[in-house]
Amino acid sequence: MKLYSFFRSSAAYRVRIALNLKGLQYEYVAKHLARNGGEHRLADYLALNPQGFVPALEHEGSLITQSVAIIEYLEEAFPSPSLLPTRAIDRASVRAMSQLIACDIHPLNNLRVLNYLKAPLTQNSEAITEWYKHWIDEGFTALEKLIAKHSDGRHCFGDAVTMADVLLVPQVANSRRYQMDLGRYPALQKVTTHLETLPAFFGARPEAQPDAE
Ligand SMILES: N[C@@H](CCC(=O)N[C@@H](CS)C(=O)NCC(=O)O)C(=O)O
Repeated sequence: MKLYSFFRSSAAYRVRIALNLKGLQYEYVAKHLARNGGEHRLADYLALNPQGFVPALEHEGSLITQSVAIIEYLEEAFPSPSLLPTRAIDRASVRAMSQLIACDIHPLNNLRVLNYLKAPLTQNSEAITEWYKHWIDEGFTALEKLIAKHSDGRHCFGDAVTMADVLLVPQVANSRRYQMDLGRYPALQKVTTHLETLPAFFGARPEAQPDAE
């Protein structure tokens, strides 16, 4: 198994956590998102992954892109330990929390969107920071209520690690880069504090990756 990753990419961070939780070994292939105009935009990588994003996972001769699709694939191919609860209704809640992060927060704040705000849209760094914080705050405010409703105080949903936890921790890491005050989301903060102590999450953190700067 080969993971195309960048240490600071929160989408790749999700997949690293899932691989660790499943106890899967993988080869780490770094794609620096800034160096040489972005190694993810070079022809060799675009030939593999036309969207040119990290992460991408190579397994048994196939390449899977999109972090949530990769995590769902790992869940199906390596069902134990499961990252989804047993009941269909609970699985739907976990997927809803995951998509709140993956679809409604993260895409608004990734590198190419921030770069586009800067040029050609000529927004200054204050406006871009405000944009970034706004979309995280809106998402976290809703997620806080869902976690408070479903959490045991250590996980987003119920009493075991799920896909929602796998997506939460990297998004929190992103928000810290912009010095956001997590005290505004106490249930979310409490869950994160616990999850970050777990070896699968700790080992996946950006600073622990081979390409960390
Ligand atoms: N929806 C994609 C998003 C992937 C994504 O945005 N990756 C970022 C790093 S976190 C990236 O490759 N950005 C390159 C760019 O924006 O140019 C996923 O979940 O895998």
